[in-house]
Amino acid sequence: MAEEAILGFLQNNDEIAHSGYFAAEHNLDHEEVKNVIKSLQAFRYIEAKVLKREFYGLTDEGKKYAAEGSPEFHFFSAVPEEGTISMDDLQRMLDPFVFDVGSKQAPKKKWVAMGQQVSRTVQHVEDKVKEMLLQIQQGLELDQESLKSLKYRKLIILTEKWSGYSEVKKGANYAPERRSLATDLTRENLQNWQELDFKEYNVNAKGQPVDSGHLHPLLKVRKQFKDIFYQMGFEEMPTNNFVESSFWNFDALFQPQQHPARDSHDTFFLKAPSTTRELTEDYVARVKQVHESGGFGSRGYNCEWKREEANKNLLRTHTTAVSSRMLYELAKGPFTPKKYYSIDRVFRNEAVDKTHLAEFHQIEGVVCDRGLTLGDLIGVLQEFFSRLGMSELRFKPAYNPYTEPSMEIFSYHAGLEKWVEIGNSGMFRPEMLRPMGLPEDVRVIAWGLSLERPTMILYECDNIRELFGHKVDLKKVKENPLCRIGIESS
Ligand code: FB9
Repeated sequence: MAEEAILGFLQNNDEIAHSGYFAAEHNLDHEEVKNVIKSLQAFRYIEAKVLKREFYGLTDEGKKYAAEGSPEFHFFSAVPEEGTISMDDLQRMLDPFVFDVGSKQAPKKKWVAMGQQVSRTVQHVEDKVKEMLLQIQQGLELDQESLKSLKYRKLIILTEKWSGYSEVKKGANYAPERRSLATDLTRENLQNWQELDFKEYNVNAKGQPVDSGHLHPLLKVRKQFKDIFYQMGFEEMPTNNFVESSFWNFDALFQPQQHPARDSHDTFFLKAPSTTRELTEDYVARVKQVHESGGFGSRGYNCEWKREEANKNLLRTHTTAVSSRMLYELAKGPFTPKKYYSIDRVFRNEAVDKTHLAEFHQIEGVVCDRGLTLGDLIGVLQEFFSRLGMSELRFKPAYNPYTEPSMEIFSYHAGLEKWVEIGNSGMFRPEMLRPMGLPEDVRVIAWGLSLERPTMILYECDNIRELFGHKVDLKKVKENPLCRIGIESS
């Protein structure tokens, strides 16, 4: 119907100026006309330009201004041409609503000079607002700027979005009626393929989307961190135990038993099994010793160290608990330099907010070798973070119970245009390393950060629940592009 009408009309006319009027003139449904135009366009029977129109209506306030004029115009009119008038007089003269809006809009339009006394700064003004509102009422089109200001003052509201086509003309393949195009080379049309018109191959057509598995953004970013660690010669630490004893999570790290992080406000302690059964007695004795009275140049915490405290099972608060186990294993044999990393879940009984859940993935790097210095730590941090595209680092002295010196790490994030805290680091204390049995000249540098923070920044999500937990929108996971760290996310 619409197709014959359009192709037929163009046989004797250069163009269809407006698909809406054409549909009306030919009693055709405009939606059908639009679909036919879209399809004829695809086969280049015709060409056409998309036409979009927005129709607005006046709000009650808008209707008031259109009928009576804008408040700023009334405010201006109330100010004498010469001389001044006091605000109080104006307030008395004008309707409260007119005074309230007029006293804001008139000076904004630089029509009047405000103060205790008000005077005109121009002799004559146009009530453009009123005029524009009247034009809207007449269905006339306004420029985007004007529409924006009227919408901003809530004087108009969008009533209808209209789209159609204009300048509909003959296309390269125009014909008064559509020729059915052969779409396949079948045995039948092999007989007379010379007479047939074959539909062009649309080599740009998107193939059937292949539904496949999708890596969660966190795992995509985790892979990139793992690649960087492997490139730097690190080996992964086994982190397959969320449940840990207070001994490895705190005591082995020389974290005092009175430390606030060790109470249930910060840490999830287990009800069952509530205590660990497997600690190496001789090592525990050395840890007790260093906590109570120091050694290795330290004076310790000079307070009683309780075994039962160390026995308490908990959900590990950091993967540094795994580092302590690995360093203890390393101390058993003849010392060999090592580079370890871990990326896995840690649990903290903290106040949850947009960027914090009770669990997150900690990324940790540990380098053990003789004579390592703070310079080596800064060096390895620069190497590590430069591979993440963060080359400009700043270090701020910090405190951790298990490292001295300790540093918070900051990087300037161009996208966020600010310095971002990207992690923490330090040199493990001798009170941690020596009781393990590591030689005196062995130094261990380490650093840590989270996996969620970089992933949230790269995937521009400001609420961690978009990334983690039951509120994750799987569609987004499926559509998420692979954001390469170090390269601005596309
Ligand atoms: O991840 C963090 N920030 C970060 C990291 C990367 C990043 O990349 C962007 C693409 C550009 C952006 C931001 N932080 C560590 C810093 C902050 O977010 C901080 O507020 C939150 N921290 C977590 C702990 O919150 C209680 C992040 C988490 C963290 C902090 C410290 C360690 C690990 C994780 C550590 C350690 C450590 C120190 C010494 C020795 C061994 C381990």
